[in-house]
Amino acid sequence: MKLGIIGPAAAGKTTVFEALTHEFAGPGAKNETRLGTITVPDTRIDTLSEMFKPEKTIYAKVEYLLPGKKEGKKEAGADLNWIQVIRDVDALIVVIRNHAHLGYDKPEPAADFMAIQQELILTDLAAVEKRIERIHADAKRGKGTDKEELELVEKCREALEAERPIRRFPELVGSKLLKGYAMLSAKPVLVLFNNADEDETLPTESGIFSDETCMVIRGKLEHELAQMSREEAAELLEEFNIAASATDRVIRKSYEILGLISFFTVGEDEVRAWTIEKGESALEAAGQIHSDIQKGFIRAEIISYDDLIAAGSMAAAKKAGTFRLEGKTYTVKDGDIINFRFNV
Ligand SMILES: Nc1nc2c(ncn2[C@@H]2O[C@H](COP(=O)(O)OP(=O)(O)O)[C@@H](O)[C@H]2O)c(=O)[nH]1
Ligand SMILES: [Mg+2]
Repeated sequence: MKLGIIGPAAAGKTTVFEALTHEFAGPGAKNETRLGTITVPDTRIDTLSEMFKPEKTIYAKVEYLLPGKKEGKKEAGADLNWIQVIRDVDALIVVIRNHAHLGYDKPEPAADFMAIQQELILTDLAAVEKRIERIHADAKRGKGTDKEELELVEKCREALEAERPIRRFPELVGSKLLKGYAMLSAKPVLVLFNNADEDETLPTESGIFSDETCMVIRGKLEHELAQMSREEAAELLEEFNIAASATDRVIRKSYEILGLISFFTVGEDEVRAWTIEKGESALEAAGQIHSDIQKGFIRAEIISYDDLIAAGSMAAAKKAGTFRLEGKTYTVKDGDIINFRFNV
């Protein structure tokens, strides 16, 4: 899972990136594109690891991409570079300044968000218009037209012209024909309001955020916390009422906007978390692990994490009959512990 961090200049993108990834470039760092990988904290994996004492414990991973600035350009917002850099991310984190900042106007979260949204929409609109022209030109030259594709891109154009992001239209987001377009406004969005240290509230000034998944981050504070030891941080966590770190909270929301869930595999050699989309089948989950397991799929032995914990051990769970045998079409649930039986 890869998330791109975008937003207006001085919104706190670098601050947030560093708070999330714990990768500190320090002052004087170049404005290069940065990629940070972090392991997804999951207490269920901690517990399973204690239970099975495996040789290896493998957590899921998340990548954060912070587009650099082009040389000579001061304003990230006026820079097309980030548009190219974020093409292949799974979701966007839009950082919006919601605190007073020396040398800048008072925060205007709604206007700032709309400006970024507008850039995404205009980029997609240009691509869609080009494609429509192309389809018409091909038709004139006697090449067959894919009516279905034309209809879909025209729907996209209509939405984009009305300044609506494609992500609002599930039938367009889900369309296989449009996958190759990798439209920016089709990507799930998490809006991160970068608040002052003592401010925990979401901006309420306008209804424009009612369609968005939003959360508050106190970027500067989280950046400081990220550089402290657990003991040093403890006092600040209490003083500023921080129950879960920004990293934990952003990851949770990222899973939410992407519709992702975790399943686990356990054993003496390895305890491991896997990430799939909600609604995926046991067969698809098997394919995540290895194509051989998918090809030779026989059955999945499944127990939910909660049932295993309630039983106390695998042996006890088997005795209690909480282990289930499921076929290819079973829909995997968050927290399922799966043992795939397969033929090679
Ligand atoms: N007061 C305050 N300042 C912040 C916060 N987050 C970032 N800043 C400051 O705002 C400036 C711009 O932050 P930066 O992360 O470089 O913004 P970027 O241009 O979006 O990457 C820096 O001087 C930060 O120290 C915050 O939550 N509160
Ligand atoms: Mg920056």
